[in-house]
Amino acid sequence: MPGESERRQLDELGYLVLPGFVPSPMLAELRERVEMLWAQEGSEAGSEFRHEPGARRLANLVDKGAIFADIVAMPEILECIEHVIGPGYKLSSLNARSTNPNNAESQPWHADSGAIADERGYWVCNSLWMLDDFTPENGATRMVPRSHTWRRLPEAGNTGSLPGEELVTGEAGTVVVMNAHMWHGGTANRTGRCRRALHAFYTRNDKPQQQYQKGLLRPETIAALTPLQRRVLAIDDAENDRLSAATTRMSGFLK
Ligand SMILES: O=C(O)CCC(=O)C(=O)O
Repeated sequence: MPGESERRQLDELGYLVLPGFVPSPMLAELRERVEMLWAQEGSEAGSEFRHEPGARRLANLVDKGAIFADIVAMPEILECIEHVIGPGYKLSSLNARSTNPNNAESQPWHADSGAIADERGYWVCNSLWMLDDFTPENGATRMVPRSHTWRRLPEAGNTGSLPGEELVTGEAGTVVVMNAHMWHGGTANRTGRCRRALHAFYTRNDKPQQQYQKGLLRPETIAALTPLQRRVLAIDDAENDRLSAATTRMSGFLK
C-alpha cells in the first residue's frame, strides 16, 4: 500500500517513482521478451496501436507472454492506480516503447488519450516500467508536475520546453506511476543505445479501453488468466464489451 507521503505525492505532483520495483530476473525476462517480439514482428510491430517515427513500439502485450499478464495485475501498482482513478478501473493497454538511438525528436507534450478530468474526477493513470536506465541523455520522460490539476491539454504538437518541467530519471527496474492527465512526453535520445519502457495504462470503467483486451486476446491467453487478471482486463464486464468492442473494431485492431 502506498504510504501517506506517496499518496500525497501522487495527488499533488501527479507522479510517484518506485525505484527497484522490478526484480532482476523479471527485468531480464521482460527485456528478452520485448526484443524477441521486435525481431518477430518486424515492420508490423506496434500496429495494434500505432507506429511512431524515431521509436520502436509493441502493442497488445498481454497476449504475447504470460509475464505481461503478471505485470498488469501487480497489487502494489494497482493500489496506486485505484488511488488515482478510484476502485472502478481496468487496463486500457499494455504497450512497449523504445526510443531509437540518436533520435533527435522529443514527443509533443500530451496527456494520455487526450484525457481531461471530468466531473467524476481523474480517469486515466499510467505506469511506466523502465527496462533501461532513464538518463538525461537517453530520452527519459519529462513531466510538468501538477498539470493534471489544470483540466486542460497542452498545445498540440508543442515539443519545446515548458516552465516547471522535470525529467524523470531512474535505474532500470524503476516503475513510475503517473496520473496520465499530467502533461508529459518522451525526450530526444542523444546516445547510441535504445531506451526501452513498458506502459501499463489503466482507465476508468465507464471509458473504452485503448485496446479491447477481450477482443484481442487469444482464447488460450484468456483461459490462463487468474481471477484478478480477468477483473483487471475487464474480461467479464458486459459494459466494457459495449464500450470497447466498437472502438477497437473501428480501428481495425480486432482479430
Ligand atoms: O516512453 C516515454 O518516455 C513516454 C511515452 C509517452 O508518453 C507516450 O508514448 O504516450
